[in-house]
Amino acid sequence: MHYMEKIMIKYLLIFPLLMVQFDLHGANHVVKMLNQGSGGVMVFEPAVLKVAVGDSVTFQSTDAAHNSASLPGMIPENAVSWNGQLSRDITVTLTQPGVYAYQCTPHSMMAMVGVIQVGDDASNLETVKAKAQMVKSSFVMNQTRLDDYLAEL
Ligand SMILES: [Cu+2]
Repeated sequence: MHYMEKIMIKYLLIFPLLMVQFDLHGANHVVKMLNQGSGGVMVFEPAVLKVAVGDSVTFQSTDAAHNSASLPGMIPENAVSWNGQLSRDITVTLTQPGVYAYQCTPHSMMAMVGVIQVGDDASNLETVKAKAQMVKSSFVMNQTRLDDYLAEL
């Protein structure tokens, strides 16, 4: 057998194994933190995201001076909260199905918020929507943003 054929066969044997590894670890999704996006100023993009259980999400510090922090009482029970540093990427792995809402701490009053639904699960959606009524009372602009995002789930 020729050398190149041997290499090809090795590659064909190894490649499916790599795919299985990748699947076990879940996919990664990127949410950009922006001063200006298609949805307005001070936005996460995409602000509404649906992922599978075990997937990870990287909040990317595309523009500086933003962070991502999960909102208390607005993530599934037993889910791990997160609180990213300003101007830093943060990657979270979402292992609990349900709805997650998060904000950018310095721009919370500007409704810089986002939502993620994990595993097509809406069991805590009503809880999150109820809590959103209190959160949005602090918004000085984009008052309907959080409601609009949640309505997409
Ligand atoms: Cu921000």
